Amino acid sequence: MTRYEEARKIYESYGVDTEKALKKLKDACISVHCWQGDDVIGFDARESLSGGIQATGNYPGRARTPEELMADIDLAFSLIPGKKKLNLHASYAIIPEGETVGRNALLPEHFKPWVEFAKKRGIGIDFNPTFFSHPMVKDNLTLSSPDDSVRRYWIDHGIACLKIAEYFATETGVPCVMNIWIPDGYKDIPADRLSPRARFKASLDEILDTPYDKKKVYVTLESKVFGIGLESYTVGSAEFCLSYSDKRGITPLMDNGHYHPTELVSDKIPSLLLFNEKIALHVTRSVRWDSDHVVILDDETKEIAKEIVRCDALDRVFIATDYFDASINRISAWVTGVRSLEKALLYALLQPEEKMKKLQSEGNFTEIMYLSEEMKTAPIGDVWQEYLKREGIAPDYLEIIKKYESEVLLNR
Ligand code: RNT
Ligand code: ZN
Repeated sequence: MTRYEEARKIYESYGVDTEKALKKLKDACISVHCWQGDDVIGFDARESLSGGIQATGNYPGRARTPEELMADIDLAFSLIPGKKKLNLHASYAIIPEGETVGRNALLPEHFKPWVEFAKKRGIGIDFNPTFFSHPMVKDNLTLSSPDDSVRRYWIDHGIACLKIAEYFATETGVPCVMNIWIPDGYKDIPADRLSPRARFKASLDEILDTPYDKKKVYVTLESKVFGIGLESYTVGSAEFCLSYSDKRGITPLMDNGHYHPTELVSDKIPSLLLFNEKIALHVTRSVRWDSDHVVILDDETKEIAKEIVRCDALDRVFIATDYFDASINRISAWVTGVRSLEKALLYALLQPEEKMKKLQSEGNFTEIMYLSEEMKTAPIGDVWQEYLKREGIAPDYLEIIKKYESEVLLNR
């Protein structure tokens, strides 16, 4: 008997079908963020990262051009099993040499190489307007700015991005999730909390009043609690974003680095699923603050995965990664993070879910604890290896990445 066959028997004894789990895992799609490859710099403005987020570290080999980033993405994707989408930011526009194009004037043609890239690989593209790292961000404000010209610029950016998102969907044949996140906020206690939010609301309305095909583009809105240098007030707070998404019929997005440390996104998932056809996630790892460390197979990642699976919502949750580590090999960071999230999904799919739900309805928490602790040492590793084998993916990615590092990255 192979290790997988033995594992399959062990899971069977708990009433878990590993074949069913593997099938579901294969169909689960993860939208992989492009910005792990270049520390969130992008190609249009090439400004240093602003907006209260930070990529720390100076590991060699950062992708500096679209070609380098595409090559790195290719390597990362070849080492990640399962269905993937590419998640792009507007700042990754590819603008011809000698031209400058404002973010308010971006066009689908500035993303043509990305579409070609995606089409060749048979994947869809998700998209994000980039409301940071740009000279038109004034005093850390964009869509909520009291300056009409600043607000106008960023509204036009949002509208331009809707068209680009639609173009991605049309070209790839896969709907595009377009996520809006603004960094707007204040370092110190504001004198007026209402007006910036009222302006943000009006700006969003103007962007979303632009007709777009709702079957092709899912607009999501991401909330946040604070940013670096923006500690006292965030315009797009949780309450603002949830209420706005609900009123406007768009999709709420939760980033698990964007809440107070004892608040858990896993617990919020079922609540939002009761009131939304679709929800969206940015899966990250915050260490003491919204540090965007690489996702690992930790308790909260498993708990997030469990909630998606238990709510039978793999097709209702847009799952995306969002982290940026510049202190280690960036490709390894990509692969480790996305694989960890997939392992968490597999872990969730291998739980004796029906049995545990029944135990809960009977008030039998003794057995729930017993079972969930037993499952922690069940042979998930053997099922994971079987998955990699079936997907034709190398189990040990480190050697491949090390070789690429010495041959390619260190020559940059
Ligand atoms: C910032 C948000 C946002 C960004 C990306 C680059 O706190 O999480 O999603 O990380 O858009
Ligand atoms: Zn995020």
